[in-house]
Amino acid sequence: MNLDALYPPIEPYDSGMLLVGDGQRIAWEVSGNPEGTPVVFLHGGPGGGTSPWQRQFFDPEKYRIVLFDQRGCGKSLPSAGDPADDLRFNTTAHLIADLELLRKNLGVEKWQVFGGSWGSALALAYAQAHPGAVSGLILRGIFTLRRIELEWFYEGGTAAIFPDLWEEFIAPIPVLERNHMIDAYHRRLFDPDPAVHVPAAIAWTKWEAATVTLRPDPELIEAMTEPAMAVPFARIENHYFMNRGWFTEGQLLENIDIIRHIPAVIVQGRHDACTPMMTAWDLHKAWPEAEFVVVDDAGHSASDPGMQQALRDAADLLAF
Ligand code: STX
Repeated sequence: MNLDALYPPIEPYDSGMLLVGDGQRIAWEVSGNPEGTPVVFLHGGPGGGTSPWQRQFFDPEKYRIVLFDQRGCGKSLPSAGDPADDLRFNTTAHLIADLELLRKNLGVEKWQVFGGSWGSALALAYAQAHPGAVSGLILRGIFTLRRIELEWFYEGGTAAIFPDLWEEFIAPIPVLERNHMIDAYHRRLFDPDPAVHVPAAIAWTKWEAATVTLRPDPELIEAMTEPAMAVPFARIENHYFMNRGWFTEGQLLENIDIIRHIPAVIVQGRHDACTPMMTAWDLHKAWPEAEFVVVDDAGHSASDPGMQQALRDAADLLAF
């Protein structure tokens, strides 16, 4: 991955595991300037976890940069890859509560929220629940989990662009179950037998890893389809999508009035095949006060050419 457009790599100056209840421990870290503007990075998936390079969107002189792994993924424990875990303590409401606990434990009064893809949905949900805790929003690859968005990715839209990869995605599912892929995968991902859930998790995750970048990224596909990554990722994602994020249809777009006053930048890749621009456009129409940036040489991924620079510029714009 070429990260030329981003700030140089940095190391965290503090990190730990936050006990949030329900037996869950959340891995967190802070880098940049301890006196800087606080910003929290919300990763995608859900279930994607954070990576060190995600610190590099932010000017380390200006920002106090918080990364954390949402429940069950990355370095947070227990891992949702454990077949004994039914994920009953892993919902959007739990993640919002974890964000509040983390904010208070770090002594932060207000922070900026930077989220892409699922991270954009969580950022909107968190800001709408706790508008007083949010000083700014940077949202990329807008995803609000409406029926049309989930159907686009799992029931035909993306398949029209990647028919070769779609064939691989549907291969593990018998023909009679292919009318609802999220359900069909749910049965297999939550089967306790690794001979069933591991190949299902790999196929589920490969579909996403292979379709999110503007150009194929073999390194991303390889890293994401390692069973230690793919099993928690696929199980968490599928669990959230089975439940539509516990949102009512259109909830995140309907509640824009609650956050309309917050400075915000919406950044969308023109060629995003995972969360196509229709949703970013709907958000722009609902929230014209937010800066709207369309990146022509980008798909879904934050690492795409053009996207790195656009996100860095957005963070520079909101830094003070
Ligand atoms: N999932 C959208 C999402 O949040 C349907 C997402 N897309 N790709 C990612 O996350 C990774 C970069 C974690 C693979």
